[in-house]
Amino acid sequence: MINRRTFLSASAAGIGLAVAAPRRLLAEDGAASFDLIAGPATAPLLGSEGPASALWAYGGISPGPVIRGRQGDLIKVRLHNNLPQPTSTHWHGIRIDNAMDGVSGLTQDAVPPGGFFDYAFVAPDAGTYWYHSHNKSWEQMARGLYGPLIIEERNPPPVDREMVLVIDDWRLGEDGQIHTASFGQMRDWSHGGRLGNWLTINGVSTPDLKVKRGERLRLRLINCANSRILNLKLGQLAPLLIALDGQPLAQPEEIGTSAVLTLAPAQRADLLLDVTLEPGEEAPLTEVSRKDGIVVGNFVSEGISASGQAGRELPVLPSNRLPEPHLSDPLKLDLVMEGGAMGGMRSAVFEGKSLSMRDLVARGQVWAFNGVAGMTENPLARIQAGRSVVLNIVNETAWPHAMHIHGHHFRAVARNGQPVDDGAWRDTELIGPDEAVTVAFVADNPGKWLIHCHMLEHQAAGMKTWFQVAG
Ligand SMILES: [Cu+2]
Repeated sequence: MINRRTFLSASAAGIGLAVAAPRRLLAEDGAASFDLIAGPATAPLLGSEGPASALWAYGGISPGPVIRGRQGDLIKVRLHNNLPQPTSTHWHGIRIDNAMDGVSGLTQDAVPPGGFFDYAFVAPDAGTYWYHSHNKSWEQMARGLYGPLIIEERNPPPVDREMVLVIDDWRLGEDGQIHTASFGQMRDWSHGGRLGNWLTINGVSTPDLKVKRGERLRLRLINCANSRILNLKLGQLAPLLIALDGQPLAQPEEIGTSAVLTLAPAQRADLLLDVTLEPGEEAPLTEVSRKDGIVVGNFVSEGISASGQAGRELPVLPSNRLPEPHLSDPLKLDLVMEGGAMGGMRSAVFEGKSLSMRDLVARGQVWAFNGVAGMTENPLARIQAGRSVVLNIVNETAWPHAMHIHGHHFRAVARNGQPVDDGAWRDTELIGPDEAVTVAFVADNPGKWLIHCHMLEHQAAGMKTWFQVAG
């Protein structure tokens, strides 16, 4: 639970800083290359008057620098590991060469402390993506190892500005430090995951988001929390939803004043906001999972933009032209999620042996896919490249799960047995308790690809498997 008392006492201490955009690294055509250093850092999560929090971060800041390129660019990143643990970096949602996917133990060895790894990939799709640790991610991401990856369209839609809003919920102790004693706590792992008590946008609690009347903004929202599902209300701002998980919607959707935008862990949303706030007016961005709600940030109007784009004709985001799955004769796969608290799972196979729940708990494994906890030597499926896949994901647990498929975007084609027309392309799908979602995609990218719950404690406690696409 967000700790209201801590939240309020810190607000009363006078924070409410203007949010700083993350530092920016700009790719240029050709061979732009970046050095990305993962290492210890400090950040004023509690504001300038509180004690600085010790984090692990990319480039000394969390969120890490925006890595920005244009669609079709080659992006090269040398990851340097200055952490006390091995690490690797995953480029979430980007359909890249498997060898660059950054999954330690599957696509590469983790980079040891003092080591480095060269990532190089072409970004085929424009959109809002992100990068994060993919080794012991339940700890490394909770300590701050993530950042935005923004791929611009070749002809970006005209807006006055964009804001990248990276949202995280930290679990801090009374001393303002990352609560390390609760890492690995089985109660979190078997329930809803590690939920924090300190909500930030770009590392700042309840920041002022400065805007001007008449501006048209593109907001890029990224949920970097370990396990928290964000239910966001934008109220009178009433922006347009134009993309999910990096992929443009076929039709922009209005987010009405009472509508809730749900972002599960790892999900992103692009919004188009025409600012109508008069100078001096404010409008909150609120998290409404709890009855009283929590203000995440405040849009504050500080003037009028004479040349702003607000109210002009709406731009259309060009489609990334993902391959459309053929549903007439697909490879059909089932993935049944089991386990967790109140799930009734009695046993599961772990490392080749059938274990009782008690023995599974002793090994930190409390969730399973198709009766198997954790990674297996053999994949869920071996698939010929180019084959259409229909994956029926059934949630037989008492908890929601944010299912992420690496290397591919997919569309929901059915929900609880009811056909879905024209489902949005996603890389991460939120599936509620007792829900079943059938997704379809073309397995067109050779290599070994992970499927896992992006509630990172669920992933670590068994909810992961993989499939192989043969080239
Ligand atoms: Cu989960």
